[in-house]
Amino acid sequence: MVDAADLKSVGRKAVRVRVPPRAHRLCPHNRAMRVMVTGFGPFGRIRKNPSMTLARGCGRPHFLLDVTFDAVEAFLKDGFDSASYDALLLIGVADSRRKMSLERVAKNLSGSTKDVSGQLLNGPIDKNGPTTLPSSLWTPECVEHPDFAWSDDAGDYLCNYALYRALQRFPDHRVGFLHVPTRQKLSLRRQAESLGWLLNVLER
Ligand code: PCA
Repeated sequence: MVDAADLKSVGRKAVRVRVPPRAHRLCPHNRAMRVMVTGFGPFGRIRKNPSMTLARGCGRPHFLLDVTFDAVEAFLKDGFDSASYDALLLIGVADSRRKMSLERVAKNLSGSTKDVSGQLLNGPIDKNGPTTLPSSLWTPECVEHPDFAWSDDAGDYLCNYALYRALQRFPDHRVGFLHVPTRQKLSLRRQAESLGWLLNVLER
C-alpha cells in the first residue's frame, strides 16, 4: 500500500516518492549502518547461552556481557564507543520463546531474581525515568521472515534492564533487543542464519 505522504502530485500524475529507510537517513553518504552486537553469558539453568554464540559468530563487532547489572552498566559507560556506531543490537535468550522475538518496548521495572553476582534490584530501574521506553531499532521489514515475531514483553530481568538503560543512555542511536529461543526449540544454526538475515535488513 502506498502511504498518502509518499505521493506527490506532479501535474496530473501522482508519482511515488521513495522515502529511504531510516537506516539510510541516519547514515551520511548511504554508508551501511554500523551495528554493535552483544550477547549474554550463562545464568540460571542456561549453561551455554545461545546469544553469546550468535554474537560471536555474526561477523559484526560484538561484546559479551556477564549476566550482571554491573556488566551492563560498565558496557554502556565504557564498552560501547557510541561515536563509532549507529546502532546497538542486544541479544539474550528467553526459554519461553519459540521465535526470534523483536522486543518493542523496555519497562522501568526489575524483578525479584538476583543477577549471577547475587545483586538484586527488585523495583524501578530509574525512579525518575519513564514507565516504558520504545525500541528505536526495528523496521516493519524485520518480521518479513517466518522466524521473527514482535514482542511487547522483554521480561523483568537483565535483558529488559539492558534495553531500558541502553535506550536511556543513547537516545540518538538505534537500539533494540532480540530475545532468542533455546537451541532445543530452534537450532543454533538456524538462529545464526536468521540473525544474518536480520542484520542485512537493518543495514540496508
Ligand atoms: N536472558 C536473560 C538475561 C540474560 C539472557 O540471555 C533475560 O531474558 O533477561
